[in-house]
Amino acid sequence: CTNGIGSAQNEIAYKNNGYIRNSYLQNNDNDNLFHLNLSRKDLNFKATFGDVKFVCIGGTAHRMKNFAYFIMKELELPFPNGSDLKDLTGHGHRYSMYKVGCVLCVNHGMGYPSIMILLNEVIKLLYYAEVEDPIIFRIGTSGGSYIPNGTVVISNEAVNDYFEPYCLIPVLGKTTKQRTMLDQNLISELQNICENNFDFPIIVGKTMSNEHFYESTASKYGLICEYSDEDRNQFFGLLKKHKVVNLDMEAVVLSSLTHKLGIKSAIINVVVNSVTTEELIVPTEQERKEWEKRPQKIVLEYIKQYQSRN
Ligand code: R2B
Repeated sequence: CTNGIGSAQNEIAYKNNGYIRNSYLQNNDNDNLFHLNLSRKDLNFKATFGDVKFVCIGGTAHRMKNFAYFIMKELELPFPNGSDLKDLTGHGHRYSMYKVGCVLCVNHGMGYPSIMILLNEVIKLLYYAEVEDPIIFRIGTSGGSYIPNGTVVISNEAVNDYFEPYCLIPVLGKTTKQRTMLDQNLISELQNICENNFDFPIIVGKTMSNEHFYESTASKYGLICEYSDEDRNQFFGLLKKHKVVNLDMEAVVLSSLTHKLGIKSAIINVVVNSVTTEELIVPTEQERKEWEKRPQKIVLEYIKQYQSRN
């Protein structure tokens, strides 16, 4: 964002802190993270969040709260005072956020706008807390393209609805294209961890992010379906041709934003419904619960290994 004040000032802000591109944020002691319901006026961000190293994000508040408990138990962190983990967004009700040790767990909702707002505010939070070199993991669910349900995909590339490695963002009435890019070293580290620790299927591959859950994925179950089976098959052919293995609604946003800001991030999704099978296969609740834990187990193992090295 240049905010009409010229790129030189923004360049200064960028040099002072590797992951902020807005000089207005410097010395902004009153900033209010509206959707997280956190204000710098009321909270000392450095004291509260200064020790964060990992930010783990996923779609639902319920899943991220369970993940926070899981991390707390597995890392043998003390149970918080009182009987429950505290949602740090209080009465915000847009997102829910939990902090367990150096891990911040937040839900991002569904789709581009929701994760974009969340990332803007969480990354500003990290900046105000003076966190250096954070790592952001998306641990989510996705559709599958010619791979079985339950498979975990570590994304090595994120493409948009047009098979391009860009996030299209409207800025001042024009479409801007932000390149998506993921940290290949982090992907290799995750792959190594997976090889030695888990017996469920895990692959590394290309993720497509869709803006529309139904029509963008050739679904037969949306409110509107104006394409033929032949059109659908053509689209599935394109998925195959472009080597897309899974489809979500957020990877493009996370990978482009973190690439632009120089923050490490990884996307680990489990496939819960195949997009390319003729009939929709709905998993049982038990299957879904077990599958949703898979990306969480990988991230837990990464955090454990990171902590044993540091
Ligand atoms: C996966 O699941 C959600 C849609 O059902 C969306 O957030 C995604 O990426």
